[in-house]
Amino acid sequence: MSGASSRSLGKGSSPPGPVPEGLIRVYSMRFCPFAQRALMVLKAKGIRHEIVNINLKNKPEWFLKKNPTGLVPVLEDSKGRLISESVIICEYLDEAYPDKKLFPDDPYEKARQKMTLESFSKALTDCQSEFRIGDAVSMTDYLMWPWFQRLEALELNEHEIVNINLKNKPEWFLKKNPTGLVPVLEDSKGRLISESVIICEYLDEAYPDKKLFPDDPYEKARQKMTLESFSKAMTKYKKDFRVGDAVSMTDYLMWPWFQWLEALELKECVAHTPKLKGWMAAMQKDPTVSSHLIDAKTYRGFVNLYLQDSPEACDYGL
Ligand SMILES: N[C@@H](CCC(=O)N[C@@H](CS)C(=O)NCC(=O)O)C(=O)O
Repeated sequence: MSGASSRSLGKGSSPPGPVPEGLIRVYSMRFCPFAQRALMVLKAKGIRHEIVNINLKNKPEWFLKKNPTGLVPVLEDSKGRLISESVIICEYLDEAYPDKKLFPDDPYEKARQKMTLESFSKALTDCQSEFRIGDAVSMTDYLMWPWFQRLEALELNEHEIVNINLKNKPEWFLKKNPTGLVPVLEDSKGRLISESVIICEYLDEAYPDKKLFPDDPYEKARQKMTLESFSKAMTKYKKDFRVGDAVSMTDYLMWPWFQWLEALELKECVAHTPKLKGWMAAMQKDPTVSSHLIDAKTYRGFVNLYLQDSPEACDYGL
């Protein structure tokens, strides 16, 4: 019943017994990024724990008594005390098990990390409310997921791709874009456009057959506001990378979403953001992070079933 790779418990299952003394239990789901936060913090701090996976597409009745919102992760201790919400769980663990602190001791430094986290979370929430799963995929979806693979997402038929070695840029490329950044669009008239958001908006207007931005100007503005807050959060976070330094709480709290890029083999999305790329490489070397990596095939299999509301989704690959 317990263990990171145990099958999930669903409707009709018996509730697990009390948590043994000296142990802490996490109600989780193998592919949940929020639960992964808690699991990484438990592992990084060396806290003894057990894992009970919950079938989120067929939730056990008893789980809703532990957390009426029905969300994982939930933490339970041997006194039957329950804590939900991943950030609250992680902060609690850092305070209750102070041996290896992940948040800095300095109150200002801690507040600063939490501000970064707050803007990251806000961007995530904005993205989620914008997602078009089950609906037509919109421009904002393509612009944000994956962030930098935007052009391919547009599936333009008549285009060719010239890959640039960003570590050894050709001189002629710097004439096309003096900032040296990709992507750059060039048409048969030799006209050049840089900046991915500008490129995508241009393509949507210049090839209006299959519009990706909505026609309604307000709806379009709203999608662009979401995009703006997402971009801001990403830029702000760049200043906070822990490369070369100890991995901190904020790194763990953000990592699960970046791991998706890994899992979906979209690593090249960060090819032109050296700091982000460096951070991802440093994170992967961290023993806690490397023990939580999900392989791409399994992850994709899960996503497919989850989007079909399949009760088998949470146990994919077991
Ligand atoms: N704000 C919550 C979000 C947790 C969350 O959204 N968990 C998802 C799985 S990744 C869940 O339990 N979904 C079940 C449902 O929506 O019914 C946290 O940080 O813990």
